[in-house]
Amino acid sequence: MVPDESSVPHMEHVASGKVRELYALDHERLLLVATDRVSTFDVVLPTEIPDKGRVLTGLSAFWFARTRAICPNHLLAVRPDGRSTECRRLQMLPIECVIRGYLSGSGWRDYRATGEVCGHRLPEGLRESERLREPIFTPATKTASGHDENITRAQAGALVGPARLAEVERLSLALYRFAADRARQCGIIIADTKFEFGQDGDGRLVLGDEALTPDSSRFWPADGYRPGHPQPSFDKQFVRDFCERTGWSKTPPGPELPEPVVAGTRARYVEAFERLTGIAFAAYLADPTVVLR
Ligand code: Q0Z
Repeated sequence: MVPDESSVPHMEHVASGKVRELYALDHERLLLVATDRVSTFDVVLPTEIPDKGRVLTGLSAFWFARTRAICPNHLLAVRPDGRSTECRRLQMLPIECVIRGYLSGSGWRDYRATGEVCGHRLPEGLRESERLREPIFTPATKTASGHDENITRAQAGALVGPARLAEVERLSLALYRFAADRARQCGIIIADTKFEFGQDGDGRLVLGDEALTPDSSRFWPADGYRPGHPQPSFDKQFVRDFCERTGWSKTPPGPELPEPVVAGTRARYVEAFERLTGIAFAAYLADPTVVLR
């Protein structure tokens, strides 16, 4: 039986990300939906990874539940589908709060070029993927092209105000340290991660978006970690290796993924979920609220 179109509940679409969708539930609440889409080299592939959206939603909800004492967050509820969450609608700050515990990606590129990352002067002679003595706060802005651009603390201060900046820096470092310590005990290095904060109606700072997922962070397997080289991605390495083997130009459209690559990648996402949460993924599928307890 197909419902009449007029009887299908209407939801206002607010935004599309590469792999997520955002809808308005009402004036105060949003529905954030993590799809099974996967992107690599900045391109969304035509093949989905089954349950990827559920793994990311479950992980994010797990971290939100466990970091409440560090910082309030926007999570209101995880839906029974395991891939959508109801969130408090916030006024988002116009900066991305990146924390780097290791030197990789744009941090490594900036360090090689200037010896600095976002105004942090680092010791000479660091190698690619090397652990930093202390994690650093390296804010970024979203550019029109959709790519993030690293900015200095002074530039970030001009965007959100120096007091707000000091507050999000302190909270981001505390959140990263909490999660990276736990992840390391589970054999996963969180090399870096990005937080997005907003403020609620009373002007209070609230952690929003997704938190400490492999899509908002670099997850590396701790076994075999070897500075001096790029590290394999905990979750997407099979996808990247396959894309490299095909000789794809890394411009759209991306290649279809063969079944063994899909299955291997799904298994890595599920493995990250189970290692970090200590919860069987099957238990999450049966009742997604298990990550909140
Ligand atoms: C997040 C995004 C997308 C997912 C806006 N709690 C919030 N309040 C207000 N705005 C946001 C949030 Cl999370 C918000 N984004 C990024 C886009 C799917 C997340 F299409 N944009």
